Amino acid sequence: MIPESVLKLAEDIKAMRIRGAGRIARAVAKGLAEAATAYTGDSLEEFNEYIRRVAKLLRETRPTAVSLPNAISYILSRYKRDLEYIERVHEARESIITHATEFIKYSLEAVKKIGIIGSHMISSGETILTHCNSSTALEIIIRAFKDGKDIEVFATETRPKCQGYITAGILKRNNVPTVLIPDSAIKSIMKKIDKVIVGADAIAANGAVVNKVGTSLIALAANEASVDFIVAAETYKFSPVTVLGELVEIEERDPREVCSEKFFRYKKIKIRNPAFDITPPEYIDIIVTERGLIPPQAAILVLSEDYGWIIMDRMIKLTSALEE
Ligand code: RI2
Repeated sequence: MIPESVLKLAEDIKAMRIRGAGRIARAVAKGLAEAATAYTGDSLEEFNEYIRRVAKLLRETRPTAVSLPNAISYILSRYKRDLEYIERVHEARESIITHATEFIKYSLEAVKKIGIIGSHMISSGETILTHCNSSTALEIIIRAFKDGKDIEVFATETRPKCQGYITAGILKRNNVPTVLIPDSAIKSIMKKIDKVIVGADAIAANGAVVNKVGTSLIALAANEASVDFIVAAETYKFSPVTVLGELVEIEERDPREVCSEKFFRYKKIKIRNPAFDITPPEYIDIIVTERGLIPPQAAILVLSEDYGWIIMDRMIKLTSALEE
């Protein structure tokens, strides 16, 4: 039986009570560790089957942020390696908990490092624009401010769920001068902006960035106004399956997030609510990762370094399927 706390965690991710690509990744790592801890049986086979079910439940909560499946594969691929010498359930449990804890630590440190690296790119007197609520982008901005840089930040509302309000609140709590603007004001505000800094939910092999809907329009406006467009992302947000041509699924959310149910029911108006969009690499100046600055065109290098084995495995499976 999957523990209540893990079922609740999955529900919280679905309902976006736990949200943000990095936070989701750490939450699923925590979920796997909790599930392993709660297992009381003594069959290794049964434990593996149970962990597979938990991983599936967590993987299916939200489709776009690749940090989620990447966190699961980080833990399970290492667990699989450990299985060569694991004989008892308590060792299996220990392995999952160790690798989940390791991932969470890596993730938190990565965000800190991105803050340090990215803050060097901001100069005193600059005006920054950010979209949605990215803890990674905020780490850069707040770090630069705490380093004594005199900056001002414009935060978009980010309709329909308005996560920009969270961003504005966090900036305010950190005393960063902040202005909240409606998404539709982007074009006219852009002339005041020196740098755009956003987060990412997924980065494809060609360097395209999947982030909260509206990001690509901001990139377009930034490009037209020759404003730097910077993406802040940990390397576990790079999507290995895109190397083989798979597309990142864009989450389509409930229309009731866009307008009241009464309106779309009675007026019989069709409403779409895509939660993310894709910014092409040509509009991105640089991606700040925990390993340093990466031009979007070099995304494939990060992927082959980290996920070479997954990519090879998939390629082999694909080739043998074609040969059958
Ligand atoms: P960090 C969020 O997705 C936003 O799109 C944000 O830009 C991205 O995750 C990255 O967030 P959602 O979960 O990992 O709000 O930088 O849909 O916090």
